[in-house]
Amino acid sequence: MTTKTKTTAKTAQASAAPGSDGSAPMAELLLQAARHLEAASLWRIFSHRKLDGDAIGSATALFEAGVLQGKHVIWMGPDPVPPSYCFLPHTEEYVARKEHSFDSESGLYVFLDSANEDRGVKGLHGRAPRAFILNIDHHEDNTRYGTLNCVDPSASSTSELIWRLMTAAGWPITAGIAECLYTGISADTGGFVFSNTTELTYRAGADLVARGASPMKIDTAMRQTRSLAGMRLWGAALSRLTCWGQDLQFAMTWLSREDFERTGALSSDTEMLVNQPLLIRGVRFAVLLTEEEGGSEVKVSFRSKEGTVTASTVARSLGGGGHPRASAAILAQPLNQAMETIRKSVDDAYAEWVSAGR
Ligand SMILES: [Mn+2]
Repeated sequence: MTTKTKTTAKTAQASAAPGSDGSAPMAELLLQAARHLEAASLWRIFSHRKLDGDAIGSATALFEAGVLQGKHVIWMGPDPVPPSYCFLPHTEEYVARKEHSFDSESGLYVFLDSANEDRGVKGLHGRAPRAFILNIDHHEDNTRYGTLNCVDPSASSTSELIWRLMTAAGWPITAGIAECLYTGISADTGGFVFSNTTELTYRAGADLVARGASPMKIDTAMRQTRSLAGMRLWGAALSRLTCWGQDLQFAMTWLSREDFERTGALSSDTEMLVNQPLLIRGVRFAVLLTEEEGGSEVKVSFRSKEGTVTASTVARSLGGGGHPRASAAILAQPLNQAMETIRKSVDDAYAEWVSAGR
């Protein structure tokens, strides 16, 4: 598409706020992104490791939009799509591969929901100077690695940004796309209730329901359908929850490789598990440690509520990152040692938070 439509923030979607990197307003950036997509015949979409609902929802929606526009679309990432999301269209076209190299001098590469390139497929660092990287994300700590960066931390989810992009560009939102985007938004907002949920999130949700997304069908598929193995895995983790600190506001639990082997659960069965300790009265900060395959690394997930140190503060102190209230880090330590490290990091960060006057 060659039209040089100058669409201002006012004529596009509700977001008139300047781009978080101080560039053009987000609505204009999203429109630019749409123009680049329209101009390319091949879309390569990348998702981050340990795909979550938002990564899958945004990618499948974009996949369908590409097919509708007659594009050749490929979608890949390092890990498989978890079974709870296989009800979405186009998940069968996803290709799981650990490595991928730039196969074109000047092609279009779309990264969704990925704060940095390392979150995605390896091998994309030697990119040709003319390769065009479109980076669409809502992580505050996004490194702006793209040629065009549509990074808006005020957005609930990457799926919400894709909805804004499609709406601003006037692309048709089919029932299939609506289902994908609703799923992504619902996944990142805990069903439209987390603190990242805004009025615009609900407007997106309402629009997507009007276009055919079924909240009940989606919630049943993604949140209310668990495997017996996955349930037993949750049981193991919940049975060993420990709380500590001022008013027992910190909660921690863990899963070893042995837990996965014994129960037969998948690594994707841990999704949303870390939110459960926050149901305990008084708990404001939750930690889940998961021993990675091979046993040399531990993935640590953090969640926080108001009134305590934020999850991202602790994650960053350990070399990780994420959103203020939902973040993660990887520790190259055995499980037992990692638990001690985490406890100390949480205590230190909390002490600092208290002494800083909160
Ligand atoms: Mn997300």
